[in-house]
Amino acid sequence: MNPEIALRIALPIGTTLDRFIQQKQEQFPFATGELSQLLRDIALASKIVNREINRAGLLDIVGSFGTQNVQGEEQKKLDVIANVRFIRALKNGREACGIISEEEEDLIDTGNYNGKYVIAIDPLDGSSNIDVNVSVGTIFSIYRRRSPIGTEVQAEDLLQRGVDQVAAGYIIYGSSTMLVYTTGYGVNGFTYEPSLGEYILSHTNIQMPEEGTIYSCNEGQYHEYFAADRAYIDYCREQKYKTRYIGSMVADFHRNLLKGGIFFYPATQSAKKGKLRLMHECNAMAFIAEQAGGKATDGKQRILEITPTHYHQRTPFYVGSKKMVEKVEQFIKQFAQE
Ligand code: P6P
Repeated sequence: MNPEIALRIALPIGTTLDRFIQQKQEQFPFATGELSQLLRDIALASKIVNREINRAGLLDIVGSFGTQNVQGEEQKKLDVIANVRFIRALKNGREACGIISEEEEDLIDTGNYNGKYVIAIDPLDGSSNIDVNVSVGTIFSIYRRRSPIGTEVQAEDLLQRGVDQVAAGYIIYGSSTMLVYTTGYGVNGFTYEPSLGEYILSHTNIQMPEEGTIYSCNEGQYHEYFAADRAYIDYCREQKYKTRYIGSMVADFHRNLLKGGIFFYPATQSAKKGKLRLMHECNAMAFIAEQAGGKATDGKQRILEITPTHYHQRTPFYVGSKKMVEKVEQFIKQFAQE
């Protein structure tokens, strides 16, 4: 037999996401499988969205849907499609009693009153990049419901601090598609193998480098930034750091998670609360960053300790290598005292 073929037959395909979830669940004697099923439901929806993203140019599903979301932002066709796919998968999966989506103004009651969990999701982050074939992503947070099982979901089930997440993750639809998630016991990454329709474990126990030389922000807003943020950017330039800004937070975050770096979207003169959403984007990325040894702040406090007051609230956001985030916090503190 041809040695190369023999080698291919011999090589194991590796640990699938399903098997990994099952193995991890067995470590929790009281786990009854609902969280595992929820993660599987999200993974299934991401496979469908991945297929549609990869064929977008052929299916006339690029471009605008002609509507705006609750933030008044133009919705792309794929924003709407991804939103439908994830909500449908979560409703049919029956583990989630409620969902808040960046694309929906109000809380979605799935009717699964016996569901133990609720989800906050950004179905397609960075979708303005789709039409130009740049990486985009899905971001999700999972919380345990607070209201009694068997009853209708309540707002209090969703308005929880990031420290109360039981799991969080993202899917990056990039040069390859990856699912990265944590349940509070480290961060693991799975690369999608389309020929098998499986996510395969490819990045075990990811650790974000404590230091980095990449900074990621929209420098076009430099003159809109407050003094501390401008001073930090000046510092990065003096240190001859590399500037990398993709315009899809998931992609910028993923690069920094693996290589080290900082991503920040601060408050500006015209948007004093920042742009990014606490519940749909920042809490999940903050949980993952901390689990990988990184840090996430709004400039004054830990992102995960912010008490949300409404579903779509925005926050200034600094996330990445621990020492880089601490450095920008020093600038913010220094300028606050002046
Ligand atoms: P700007 C995408 O719309 C997003 O929410 C993040 O993924 C991204 O980092 C940011 O906004 C880009 O915003 O204002 O630089 O285009």
